[in-house]
Amino acid sequence: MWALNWKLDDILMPFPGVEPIDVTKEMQRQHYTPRHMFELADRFFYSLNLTRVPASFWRRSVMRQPDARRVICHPSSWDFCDGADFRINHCTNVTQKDLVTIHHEMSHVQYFMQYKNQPYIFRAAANPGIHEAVGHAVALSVESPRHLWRLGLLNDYRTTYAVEINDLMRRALDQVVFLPYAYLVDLWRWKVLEGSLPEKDWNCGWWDLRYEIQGMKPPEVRSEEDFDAASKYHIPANIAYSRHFVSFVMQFQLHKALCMKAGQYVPGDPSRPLHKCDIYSSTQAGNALGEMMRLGSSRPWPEVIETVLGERKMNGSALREYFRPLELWLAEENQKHKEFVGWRPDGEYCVYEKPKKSESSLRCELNTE
Ligand code: X8Z
Ligand code: ZN
Repeated sequence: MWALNWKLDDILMPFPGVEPIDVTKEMQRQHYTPRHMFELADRFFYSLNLTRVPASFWRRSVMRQPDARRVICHPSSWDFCDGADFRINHCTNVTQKDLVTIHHEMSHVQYFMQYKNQPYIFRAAANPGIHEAVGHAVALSVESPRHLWRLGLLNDYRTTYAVEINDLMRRALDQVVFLPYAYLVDLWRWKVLEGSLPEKDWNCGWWDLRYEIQGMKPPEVRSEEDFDAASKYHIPANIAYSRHFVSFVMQFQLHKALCMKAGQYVPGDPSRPLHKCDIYSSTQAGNALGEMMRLGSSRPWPEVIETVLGERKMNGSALREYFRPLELWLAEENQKHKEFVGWRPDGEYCVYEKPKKSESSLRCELNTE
């Protein structure tokens, strides 16, 4: 709905007809349950020499959508700040996507547990993007063919070049496509809060950014009668979104550093590319991660990331490195087909005024008690 990531497997695969990796059907065939998926995530952290969640977590978390009442289903993790009570709220479906999201949410809980002995004021990541990046970095391992094979969901972790490129494309449509979206959400919010985007223009101001930064148009012309930004959970929930922009860059830096510690990635060795690494069961990687998480926000963030990354800045080069085979494939294809890269203005997408009230909305208003 928000086009924050694009699931276009059916029309945008480099090698059409070659299935990208998706273990959803296999999970369902093996009768996976939400509880089982959470247990796998808990086991992942334990394999890294990190901490298991307490018994109360299993009693108090919401792992399925309840039948009898409406709940907010956006995945979230909760630190009750007593050093013992940590929970997740997640309406799980048995899919590969949810298996990944559960590992992401469990990473938040792992972070809560690691910094629980810090004074209350330091029980946070050194910046919110780091909290998110840990979960996304773990997810990069979870989605690797090697890990899915380890779980018994793939027959082999060795893949053909076509499967590899298709899978990288699927991931790029998830991860790279997300960056402009993550950037514009808080850009819009910033304009609203500083007053440079007046209330009467909130919706078209939103679509201007969507168009300029993301190349995205709505399926029908919008107006100031609509309020599309508010459909995104984080806007009414008042949760800053720039953390997700930061984390989608930093996750690759973290993944690279942890994979090197795990001996799974050696720069320049074509037999061990970054996108195939799985840090599962590496105590070296886990210990480094634990050390960083235990600092909470007690030190400035450049210092905190330096403990694992050996560098103090956000840096997009690990992201490029991860997607390198796809980038090379795309560069060649685009040249071959003389492809235009970008998007051109093509018509109206938002009317900067409130349309006159239609008869039906008038009738509705008159009927209101
Ligand atoms: O909100 C989330 C997580 C919880 S921290 C599920 N994410 C953003 C979103 O869904 O909009 C993860 C990636 C982006
Ligand atoms: Zn998160």
